[in-house]
Amino acid sequence: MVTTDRYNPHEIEPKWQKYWEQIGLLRASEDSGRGKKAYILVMFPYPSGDLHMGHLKNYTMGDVLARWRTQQGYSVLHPFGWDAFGLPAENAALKFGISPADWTFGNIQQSKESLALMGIQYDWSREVTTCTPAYYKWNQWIFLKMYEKGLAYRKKSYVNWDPVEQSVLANEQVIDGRGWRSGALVEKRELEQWYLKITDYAERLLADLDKLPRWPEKVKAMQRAWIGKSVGAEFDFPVKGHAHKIRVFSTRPDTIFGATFMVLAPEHELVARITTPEQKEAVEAYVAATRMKSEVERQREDREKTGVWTGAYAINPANGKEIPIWIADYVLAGYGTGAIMAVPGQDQRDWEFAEKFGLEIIRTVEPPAGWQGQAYTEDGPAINSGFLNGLYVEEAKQKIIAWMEEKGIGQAKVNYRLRDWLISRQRYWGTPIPMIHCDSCGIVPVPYEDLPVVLPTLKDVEDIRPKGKSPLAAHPEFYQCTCPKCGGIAQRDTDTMDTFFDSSWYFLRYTDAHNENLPFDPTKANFWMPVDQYIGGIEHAILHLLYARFFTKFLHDLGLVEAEEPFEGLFTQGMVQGWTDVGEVVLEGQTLRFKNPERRAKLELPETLTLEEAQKSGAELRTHEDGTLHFWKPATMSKSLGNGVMVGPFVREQGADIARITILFAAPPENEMVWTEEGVQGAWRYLNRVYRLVSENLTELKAQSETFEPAELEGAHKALYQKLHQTIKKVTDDLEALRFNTAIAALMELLNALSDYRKEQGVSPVFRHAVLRYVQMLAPFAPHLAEELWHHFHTTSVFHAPWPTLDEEALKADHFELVVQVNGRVRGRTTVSSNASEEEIRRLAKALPNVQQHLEGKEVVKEIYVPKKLLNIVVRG
Ligand code: ANZ
Ligand code: ZN
Repeated sequence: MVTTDRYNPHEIEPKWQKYWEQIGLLRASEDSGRGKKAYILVMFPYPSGDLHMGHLKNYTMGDVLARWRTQQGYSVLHPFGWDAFGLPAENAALKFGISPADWTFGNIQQSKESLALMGIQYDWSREVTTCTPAYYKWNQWIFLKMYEKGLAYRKKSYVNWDPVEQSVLANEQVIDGRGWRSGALVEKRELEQWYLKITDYAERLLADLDKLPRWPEKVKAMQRAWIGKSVGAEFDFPVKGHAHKIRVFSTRPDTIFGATFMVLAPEHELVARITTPEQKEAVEAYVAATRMKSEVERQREDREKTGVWTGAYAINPANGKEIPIWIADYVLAGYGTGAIMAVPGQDQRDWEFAEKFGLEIIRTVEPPAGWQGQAYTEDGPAINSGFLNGLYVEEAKQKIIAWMEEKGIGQAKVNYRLRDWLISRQRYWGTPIPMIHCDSCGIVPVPYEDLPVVLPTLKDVEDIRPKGKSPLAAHPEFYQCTCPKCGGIAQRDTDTMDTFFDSSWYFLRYTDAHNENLPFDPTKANFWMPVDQYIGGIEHAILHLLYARFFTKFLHDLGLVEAEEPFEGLFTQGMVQGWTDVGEVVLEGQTLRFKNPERRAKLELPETLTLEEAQKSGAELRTHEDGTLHFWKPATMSKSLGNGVMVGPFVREQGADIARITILFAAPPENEMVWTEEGVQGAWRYLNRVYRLVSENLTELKAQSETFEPAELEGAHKALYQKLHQTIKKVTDDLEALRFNTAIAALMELLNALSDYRKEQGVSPVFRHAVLRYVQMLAPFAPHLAEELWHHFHTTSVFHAPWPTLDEEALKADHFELVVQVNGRVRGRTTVSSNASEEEIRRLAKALPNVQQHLEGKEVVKEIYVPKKLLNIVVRG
């Protein structure tokens, strides 16, 4: 016997991988003439070298969908590429003394091998690597277009400075006051930098979220909050004894009669001008202290309020009252106008400030009787508010805004929390910003025909070490140039672009990856766009997805693509966890103490744990060979924890299809999953059973005809046919909704039905029919095995055979009415499918409320089941 009696992935898998490559299985083409298209996209990664199963989860999901859509006859685009610029390459270069380019391309090679081993099929002819001039030339082109449209501009301001990365960060890259990658406390520095005017798109970015029903609500909510639209008014308070006016933004202009003081951001330009000599010293000290604080820290609600009086007064335009002007760090320079009217009666921050500094509090909205709280922020009738008295908030707002407009004091105003996107980075490994600084002409864009501005290869690793300014600034051979306008000596901009620029449009480049005249051909982009299913991590909910939406809208406005939203469907997958050794523990009574504090802290465990707490948390204590006790728990697979199951070794030992089933079956894909040996064993057993179902019946199956009349099937034959079509429906619906785990569960059930049928009925036409449909449904999940089994019967790929069609008739399973008795008396009736097992029928019967009542507190002695008619439950007590 050759290999037919044993499932051996190692013989099967390489063979079919080569075959798919030969037939160009996922080579995308616009004119395959089938009308329907599916663009399946996984977020492209940093090329990080060897991949572990955590990396592979979303690629596997994408592969399942791409293969399935191929079976359904779609033109499929399933591309891959590399987010290849950025700090990881630079850091590795510094650490290992190897150039970022070599490191990057070495990793790409390694990663590709892992992907190939897993049988993941991409159209590699469209591979995109962002660090190549062929790609970043178009970054520069897009940047120049934005400059032309006034969307790329330079501004001097205080920026987030990451002292570890030695570079600035965008606001989105500062999380809780720390650099998103380095974790270092972010400082403020005044620098002149390039910004992209994403704020011009704020309203569209917000409004169009409503057009994305296939995005997780959670992600949309995060984007809405980030854009942070506020509707209110902007209006002026004159400064007493000065010509200056202080403009404020308020969402509650109706509360103006309760404005008892004003607060300026310490950075506000009027501070120096209105501060009185007596207050000068205190004000300056406070301004200097504020500079050290991050915005996040300044906005923390639980912080004790601080501030200093400027010595100046403003006039409240509503009632002519003189009110003191303070500075405080809870007012931010970059939001609204950087100044507020403080209304302690209605705003809690202002309340706390007023209490601390003994400032007046006037309520302008009447709180309900018995109100015990401080600031009252809810709706109610206006009080102490002159001509607004008695009006509720919305009406009062409209009236006061009309009044302000009439008096020329101010007007209605919408504000967004979103800021412009700072894109200059003082690092080497990125796209050079295509701008030239000329002493006579100022800033001059690089002419389109001179693109790309090529990033020079720096030979000496020391050359790329961050020094607080761009490494390129030390290379005259890069920056010295002639001014395209006047021909004089000029300098290139030496900063590089934030790498989020690269990932903001790569999905468009895939539609036409080799275009040398444009970023992509609109006709091709319009064929594929929008992406039908995007799969990636939730960590990109704000940054990447917002920027990609912004770029798509911009490129749409340029007339390059019809779609205004890049991703029609978005799926954020859960992490893959591996069992992780947290290190040795000692047991002191009932308390566990960790001996490796670093690892403990990294896994966010407390210093000590009781045994009970450890058990509850799902951890395990394992005795190691040397007799020591170790604490194990599941944790997200990562290089640094060393808990990743590596793709190469695993696949070489066990097989790709086993890995794929393990990943897909363990949990709903949006949840975290723990990679376990039991999961692997289960996947192996399952695939082995499928293999045997075909191989053990192969001769008979081949000899069997597949002709039968579904309507004429009876009994077990009919039941199998029905089960098959129920499964086709379930698997199809589940794939549509990315419920891979339940789809596989349904296939496992059908496998049981097939085995049972085979034992009782042997091989028949309906059996052959069901087995072949089974192989087709297995194909997206375990493609190698499915292709192998399919080829026993066919000479072309299983992926080119049309997905099984559903016989709706078969779903109309017969039903019967079940009568349920308790001790011979009828206590309920229910409709049951003829396919239901006896066990299921008993469960359904006992779940009927009235039956339940009669069973309560009693002991079931006997159950008598009359098939398709009646269940009598005999009880005692
Ligand atoms: C008076 C007032 C009364 C306010 C009241 C609120 C409630 P959102 O919704 O976040 O846009 N504000 C304005 N500019 C600010 C800045 N630069 N830094 C800190 N706070 C600022 O909030 C807008 C409200 O936040 C504005 O409306 C202003 O306080 C404050 F019962 O004005 B309000
Ligand atoms: Zn010039």
